[in-house]
Amino acid sequence: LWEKYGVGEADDKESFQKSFIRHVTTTLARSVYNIDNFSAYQATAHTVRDRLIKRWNDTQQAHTEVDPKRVYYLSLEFLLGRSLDNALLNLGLKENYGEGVKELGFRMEDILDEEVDAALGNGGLGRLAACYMDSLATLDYPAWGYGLRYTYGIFQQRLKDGFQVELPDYWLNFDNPWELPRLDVTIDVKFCGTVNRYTDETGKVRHVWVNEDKDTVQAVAYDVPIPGYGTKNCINIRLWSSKPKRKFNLKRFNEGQYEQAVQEQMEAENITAVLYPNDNHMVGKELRLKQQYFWVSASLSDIVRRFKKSSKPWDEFSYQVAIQLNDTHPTLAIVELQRILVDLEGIDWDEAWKIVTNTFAFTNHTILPEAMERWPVPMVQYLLPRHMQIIFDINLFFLQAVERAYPDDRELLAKLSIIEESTPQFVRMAHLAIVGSHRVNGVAALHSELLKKTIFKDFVRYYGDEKFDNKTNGITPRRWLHQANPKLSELITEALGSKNWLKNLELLKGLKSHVDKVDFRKRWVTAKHSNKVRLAEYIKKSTGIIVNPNALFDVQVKRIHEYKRQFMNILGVIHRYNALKKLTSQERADIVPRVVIFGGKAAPGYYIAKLVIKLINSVADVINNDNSIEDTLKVVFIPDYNVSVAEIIIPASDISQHISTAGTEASGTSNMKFVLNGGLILGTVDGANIEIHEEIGDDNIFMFGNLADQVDDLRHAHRYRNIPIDPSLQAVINDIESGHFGDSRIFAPLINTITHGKDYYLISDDFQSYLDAQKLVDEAYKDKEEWTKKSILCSANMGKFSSDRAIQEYAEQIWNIDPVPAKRS
Ligand code: 26Q
Repeated sequence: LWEKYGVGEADDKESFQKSFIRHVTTTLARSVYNIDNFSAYQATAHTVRDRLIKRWNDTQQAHTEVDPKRVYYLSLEFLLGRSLDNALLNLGLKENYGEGVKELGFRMEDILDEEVDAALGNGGLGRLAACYMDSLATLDYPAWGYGLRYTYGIFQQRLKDGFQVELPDYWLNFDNPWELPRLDVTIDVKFCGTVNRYTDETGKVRHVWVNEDKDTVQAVAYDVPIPGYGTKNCINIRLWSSKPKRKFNLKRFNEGQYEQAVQEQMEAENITAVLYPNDNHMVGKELRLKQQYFWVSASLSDIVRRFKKSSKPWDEFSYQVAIQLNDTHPTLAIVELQRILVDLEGIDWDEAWKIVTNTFAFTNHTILPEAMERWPVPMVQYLLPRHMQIIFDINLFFLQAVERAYPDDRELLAKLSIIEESTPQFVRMAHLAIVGSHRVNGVAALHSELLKKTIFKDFVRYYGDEKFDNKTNGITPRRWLHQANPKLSELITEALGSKNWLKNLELLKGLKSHVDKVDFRKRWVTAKHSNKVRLAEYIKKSTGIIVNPNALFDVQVKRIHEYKRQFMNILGVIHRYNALKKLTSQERADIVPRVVIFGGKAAPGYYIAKLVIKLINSVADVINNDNSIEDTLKVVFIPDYNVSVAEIIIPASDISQHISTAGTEASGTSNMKFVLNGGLILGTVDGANIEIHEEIGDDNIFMFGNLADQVDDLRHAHRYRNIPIDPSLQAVINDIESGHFGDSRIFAPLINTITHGKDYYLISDDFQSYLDAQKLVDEAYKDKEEWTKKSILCSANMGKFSSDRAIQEYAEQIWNIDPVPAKRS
């Protein structure tokens, strides 16, 4: 049938052009004599979409035939970025289609640049979900993503007088070719209401949750196809959009109350309106809890419906279904499945609970106390009365079992309880997630160890430590090297003799034998240089600042957060600036010029983080306009850091900074992206930095600072003893306070976090060793040949950090699933 109707199979240039023109004239209803870059993008995208749909159908058909165990990745964030380039590369269409658009008078780069990012995530956790979907598709695993289709993604960042201002990200303004609306897949989601007890025909006490129509919302499915690389498989992310069930309140309307008549409708649509812009910080907003349940309820009813199609008995559920919880955000899924099994299917509690715990596994992404999800019991009770009862029952049965194992330890019960006994009470989502899952994992070796030693310590005591393990994060080499750095990708492919490394990243080890070849090194440097030129152009376009591509590019791009210590970075920049000013012109001639590049968004309500952005821009203003230092230092804050900006920045970095206080950054994933692209890193002994260090060796990384096991003592000392501030740091602080970087009063709250606060993130304690490490960087960069060798060895040793490795570990050790390759039809 596909052949007969000529739908999206052919990969050649002519078929592309035919399809392109058809989409211009029909889909876009435009004249072929009047195609701008945006229309060309749309026509190209629709052409690719046709091919995606074909593969997506074949994949679903294969899944239906085999009916394998499937994994469902529940994530409130999927930070996908752009899709066109990625789809062209994964499908192997880039070359032919590039020729095709060229003949029609377009440049593929311009076309690609028309696409807006799908920015349905904050940072690391959301981008990780996107990388994992790429690997699941590439490895042919039968997998689905489930999330929300936010009308507004993460806000767009502008700068005004050096301060961040937020603009709404109304990304669906124009048609989105990367989603397939499934207006036939709709699910009712209930809120509020009451619970009725009754005795069923067998004499069993049962519960039924009833509510009013006005409190029911409809979930509509939008499917986002995710193509694998070098495979016919194409998997699906199902994003739910909310709409009212009851269309219009006619009674109110007839009473002349028009606003009230549409209010219900608006409230329903509100649920999926906006992504909460907080990263590593919990906000206790009712609407956020409603988002969580709306998403969880729709997803589970979809999953259960699919399971029921195979007519297998309930005790086989966990042999057919694995559900991964991306942090605690979907924890209500545990309660919802228990409710479905007990209330709707009439299964006994204990049997249902076995099914539930065998189905779920939970990934923790943070150890920061302010990020731990807790919801007030009265709020949960009001929105989800039956779920609150079930949570209390889960907790009761759990604590009874703990009490049997440790009859004399009453404190243990309070520590493990899912309910925090405060006024009001709170539901501790991490506790619920642990109790309801068969496996709990952290995202890097250190992080997983710290979880066991600190916040989950008592659970390890009760369950034993087999329930807790590590799955070090990974990144997809397709987007983060092949797509973002085509020049380096090509060089690597040529050196290794094939593209196989894109599916087996360990093959990069083969680059080691090229390190000593002068010619290879030259080409390696040329690729890096052209990436730096590309970034310099982007910087000029986005900030007006002109930077020298021969300077050392020093990059810190990530969400702005105190624990990530962008503040320490800019304080170090001031220190460098003051040192440069003291030099004679002759002495400065020996200095390696540096461009210090920042980028990242601060949560709109995070006052201190916003001050850090202002300080960076104020310092940049002074330094960039000081001719006396003769361009030995430039400071740039690139606005609106997002996935597609990252694709320009990362390949151009010489050194990037990953300098969180030890023990605070669960993993970090951009560190992996930089090193994979031949960038060195300057980092603390934290998160995945430690494992990167293990892989690439001492000579190719700059590590500094106190270790995680020293942090408690240092914090204690700051609190209770008078610790003098590091003298170099004090000098920098004095400089800011003298007004050198503008009215210092605005920075007082920021400076106070060190001087009058408790220096919770230990900037003073790490400052000297940070400066020392920076000095080593300067020295090392002077020897260009040695630096290039380090750069090559960095990439060569990054095999471990492919998301393919991570996904294989999850698949084999947690999910128990096997690949199901799609057949070509
Ligand atoms: C929770 C409740 C209410 C509102 C918001 C939130 C919320 C939202 C996002 C809490 C946390 C997040 C995001 C966390 C995150 O991105 N963590 C990062 O995960 C990466 C992938 O594992 C790690 O590499 C990073 O170290 C970690 O910071």
